[in-house]
Order: sequence, then structure tokens, then C-alpha cells
Amino acid sequence: MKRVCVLGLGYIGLPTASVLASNGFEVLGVDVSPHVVDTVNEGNIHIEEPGLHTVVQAAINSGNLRASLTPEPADVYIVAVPTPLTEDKRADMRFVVGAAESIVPHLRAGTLVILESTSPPGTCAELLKPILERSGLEAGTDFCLAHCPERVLPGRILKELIHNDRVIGGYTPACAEAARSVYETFVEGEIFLTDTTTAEMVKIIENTFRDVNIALANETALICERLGIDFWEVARFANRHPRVNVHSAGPGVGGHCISVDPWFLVERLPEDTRIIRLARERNDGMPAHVVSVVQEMLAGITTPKVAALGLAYKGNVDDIRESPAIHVVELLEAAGFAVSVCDPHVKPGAHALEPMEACLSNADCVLLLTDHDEYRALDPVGAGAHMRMKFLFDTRNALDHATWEAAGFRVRVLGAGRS
Ligand code: SAJ
Repeated sequence: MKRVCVLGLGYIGLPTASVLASNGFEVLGVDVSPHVVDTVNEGNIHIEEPGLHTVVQAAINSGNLRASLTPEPADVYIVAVPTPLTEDKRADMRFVVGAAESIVPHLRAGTLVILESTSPPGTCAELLKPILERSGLEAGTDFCLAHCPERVLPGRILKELIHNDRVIGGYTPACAEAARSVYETFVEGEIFLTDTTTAEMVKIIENTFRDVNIALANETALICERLGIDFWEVARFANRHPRVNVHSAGPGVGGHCISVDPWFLVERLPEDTRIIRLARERNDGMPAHVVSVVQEMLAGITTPKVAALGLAYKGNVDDIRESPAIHVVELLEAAGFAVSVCDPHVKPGAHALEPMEACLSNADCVLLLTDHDEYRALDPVGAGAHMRMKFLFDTRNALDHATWEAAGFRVRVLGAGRS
């Protein structure tokens, strides 16, 4: 199995395609966007991810990686397309369906099809298999079908792609073995084999585990605010217990994974997913809480201006999908605040962004929404010099509050009640 076709050249598909190419496979990366295809063929990247440019450039220069708008005959097809949420919180499987349909004309006896996209339990068996069998071939008998969910953390993708353990679900045990033979060429972690629906569930429960734990942290932070104590101190001490890991509170949960995947279970089993749904609602309610604190802090100031630091969903990435920062900004604007936003990682696009100085200019409150390293390095004296009033609301507990207070700021931290 030498020729691999990777469908979807995003945060998962592009690193996977280039790592496979540097391990000797002939890889064709397929994407529906001409811009992405051109960028990759030039050896460049269209997303921000440490180390990725070097790997893609090397793969293109070696001749083992090419990009195209349409699939070609291959021994292995890896589907790594998005599975976003619809307005009514259901898995939007259109990209998976489109990718599967584009593979059908190329399916041959012995072809291996691997789904990497996070998908609701049952997707391989109930959605992918019937589409692929339109080829006249039978899954498990003529061609192989497997699910190998990606588990990498944006910002650490290349490291985690190689070092993380992988779970591979096969439509049959032989399908799982076939997929293992691809991943074991570059994965240094352990590889575990199971069936497709179990592998789908494993991936979703990983992200649901994190979402529910973050919701617990956020709820604890709100309780601490009411009690007039500091969540961060509570969490730090509780985490000295050998079996406790209180997560970090924050302005909400973003990214296209953790805030999305739990809904795939709620959609499937609405009666059985009560904790999961409540956790989603708690996390989705955090932007409104942030806005209520800003309103309280700036009460009485005429035409208040907020300088929002960060639009990305987490620190040191350029990804704004499902970012709680966007919701905070929109809610603030709807509440009548003037808001200027800066984010050194996010590319200019749908949201107006300003350079740091213009963002701070005449502002009354610095609102830290994303924990980018650049903000930790910010000098509060210099920042305050551009501002009208000096308030700071740190929703990530990321800054050195003593230096901001020494520079004349009145500081609030999410989760820290004022006793
Ligand atoms: N967050 C908190 N508190 C925390 C941790 C995170 O508020 O204690 C927020 C972050 O600020 C961010 C969101 O949660 O808005 C999610 O960030 P993250 O860094 O926890 O996760 P992702 O979405 O970047 O990546 C996750 C990872 N899943 C797990 O850690 C279980 C990654 O391994 C998956 O591959 C990825 O989802 C995915 O693609 O599914």
C-alpha cells in the first residue's frame, strides 16, 4: 500500500498527509478549496501550526506530496474533513458524505478507507458503508473500512501525531489490521484495535470528558465568586489531592472539537445525556457571565470602551472556530459597549482587528479573553498610558496581577470573588 489519498487538508489532514509523505508514501492531498491546493503545492501552509511549514515544504520538495481538487486512484483513502454542528446542534455530515462519494469511483478490491473525522457513533457502519458499497463492492469482504479518530492538540499537532496512542476501529478485525499497517509506519505510541462504533465512541467521550470537567471548573468559579473566595486557590489546593484534577475556568469552551462533539451524543441519545447537555449549557453560558462582570465593573462610565485581547479560542493558535471570545465581543456590542479587538495570531477576515496600541487607545477596560504569550509580555504601564480608565478583567488568570495593580489598574479575575 504505497499510494495514499488524504481528503481534507486542514488541521488534521495536512499534517497527516505530510508526515505520511515523509515516511515514503506517495500522497495526494485533496481539498475543495483552490486556495488551499495552490498554497500546499507551493510548499506553503494556510493555517498556523508550529513546525508544519517545514514538514510540508520538505514533503513537497521530495515529490511525495501533491495537492489536488479531486481524488485519484490510491491504495488508501483517509477522510479528514470537518464534522461541524448544524444550527439545531446536530452533526453536519455533508463533508464526510461528499468525501465518501468522491471515493466511490476509485474503489477497487483491496482498497482501504479510513475515517479520521470525529463522527457520531455508528457513522462508519450506517453512513459510510452504504455509500462506499454503491461501488458494487462489499465492506469487509472486498474493501476495508476503518475509523481511526485523530486525537492531536492544536499547537502540538506534529508531536502528538507521532507520539500519541491511537485507537483503530475496523469494520472487521482484518480491516483494523490493514489500517494498523498504515499508522504503525509513523506512530510511536501504542495502537489499539477495536470495532468502528467503539472507536467513534472513544473519541467523543474523550472530548466530552474534557467539556464536562471544564463545566465543573466554570461552575466552581461562579460559586467561588458568590462566596467571595478565589477559584484559582481552591483549584490549586484541590489539585494537590492525588486523584483530583480540577480544570481551568475561563470565558467558555471553543474550538471545533470540545464544544461540538458532546452534541453528537445528545443528538443520538437525548434522554440519556443529561450531564453532558448541562455541561454544554454551563460552558456556553460563560460569555454572558463575562459580559455581566464587565457591566458591573464599568457601571457609571459614559460611552465605555473595552479593549478585548484575543479572538482565538485558546492561546497561541489562530483558530477562531466556536471561540467564546467572539460571543463575548458580540454580547458586549449588543449591550452598548464600544469594543476594539486585537489578536496577533488571527488573520484579518470576518472580524475587525486592530493593532494593540489602537485597541488600547482610549479604552476603559482591558478584557483578556485568550491567553496568548504576547499578552503575558504586555507592559501594564505602557498599556495604561493609552487608556482612559484603567480596569483589567482577566478571564484566564493569565496575567501577573500584582504588576497591573502597581501600574494603577483595578483588577478582576474570573472566579475570584471580592471578599
Ligand atoms: N479550556 C478551558 N479550561 C481548561 C482547558 C481548556 O476553558 O481547563 C478551553 C480552552 O480555552 C478552549 C477549549 O477549552 O477554548 C478547548 O481547548 P483544549 O486545548 O482543551 O482542546 P482542543 O479543542 O484544542 O483539542 C481537543 C483535544 N481533546 C482533548 O484534550 C480531550 C485534542 O486532543 C483533540 O484532538 C481535539 O480536541 C479534537 O480535534 O477533537
